[in-house]
Amino acid sequence: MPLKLIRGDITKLECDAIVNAANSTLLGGGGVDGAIHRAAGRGLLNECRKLGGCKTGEAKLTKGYRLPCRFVIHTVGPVWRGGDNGEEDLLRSCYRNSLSLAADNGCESVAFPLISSGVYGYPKDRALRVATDEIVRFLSGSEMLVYIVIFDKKSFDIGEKLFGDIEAFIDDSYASDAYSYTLERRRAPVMMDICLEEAAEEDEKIDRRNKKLYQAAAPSFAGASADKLSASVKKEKRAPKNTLEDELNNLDESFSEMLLRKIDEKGMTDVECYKRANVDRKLFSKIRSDRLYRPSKTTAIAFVIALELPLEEAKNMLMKAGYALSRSNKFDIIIEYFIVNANYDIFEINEALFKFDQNLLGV
Ligand code: AR6
Repeated sequence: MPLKLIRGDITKLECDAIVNAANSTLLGGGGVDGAIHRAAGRGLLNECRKLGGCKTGEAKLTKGYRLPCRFVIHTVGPVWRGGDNGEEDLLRSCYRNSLSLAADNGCESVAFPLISSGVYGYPKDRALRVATDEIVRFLSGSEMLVYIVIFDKKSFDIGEKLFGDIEAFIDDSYASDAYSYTLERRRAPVMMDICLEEAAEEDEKIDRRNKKLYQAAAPSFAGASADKLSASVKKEKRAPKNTLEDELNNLDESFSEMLLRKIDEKGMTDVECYKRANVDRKLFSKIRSDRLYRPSKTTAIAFVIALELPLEEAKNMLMKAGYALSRSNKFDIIIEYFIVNANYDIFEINEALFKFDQNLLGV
């Protein structure tokens, strides 16, 4: 199952286990640790007292007491000392140890705060990258729903460079959209005139050809005027060849068919594809078994990203599910930014969407 980035208070989350960013005494403190102890009540502290502390990078499990989760997994993140003191390895082992403890205890869902990114000073964008990396690695071999819970907007940072680039891309897109809109409006009357002239010319040509045909076959059309005949030939020409039923029996390749074809063409397995799309197995099976399944826009885009389709193919595949990428909303522009830059890392895309308060891809 997938990774979900959500905003909120981890103590309110209903899932099998939440992870606590504790200190090595395991006896409570400030930040998320304080919030978890307050919400869980004395029972949690009493159990923690019996655990004999916890080393940095390791994890220990207790019950959830008054929290809406079954378990609390306490892990101790590293204090940031500039990055050259093994901080990253220690932070990675916090995630690895917590996830394996969750799996050993039969958890199907687990939620993490951004460990070490508060009092312990680990830069937030780096802390998020480590969290995402380790969780995705774990999910490639396991089925679990993992949340990263971001407490407040300020505590979330995707990195200034990426943020700036996306903002500039959004601004440019809005600007170029407005520009082409005014240009189109200015050109519209002229364009329309040209079209009308062309249509009239085409009609005249057809008329002339029909009249000639009529004259050649005049004896067998006794009584019919050239104009009447010409009109009826024209009508015939415009009549649809197929019935509605024919058309409905002759649908183009569907979204699901294109998805399966592309998976084969790319030499991917189904599992690789839905994991890369951050979509869960059940949803993928539904799409697989129903050729006319219409996924949500975020799911459709998640598959486009998993397949690493270039922009035109991406648009074509989205069209099959009834969607377009427009230049007048932020979500679409952010997706286009990543596709144009050939960056198909769905978790990085989700971080950016999250930063800009947009819906996330996948489940
Ligand atoms: N839900 C989700 N995230 C939260 C919540 C919450 N209720 N409250 C804070 N955060 P921190 P650390 C975020 O300082 O850096 C304690 O005193 C917060 O915005 O809680 O690992 C311990 O006892 C930040 O992004 O943990 C240790 O002594 C993230 O949780 C020390 O702090 C982690 O911030 C551990 O420091």
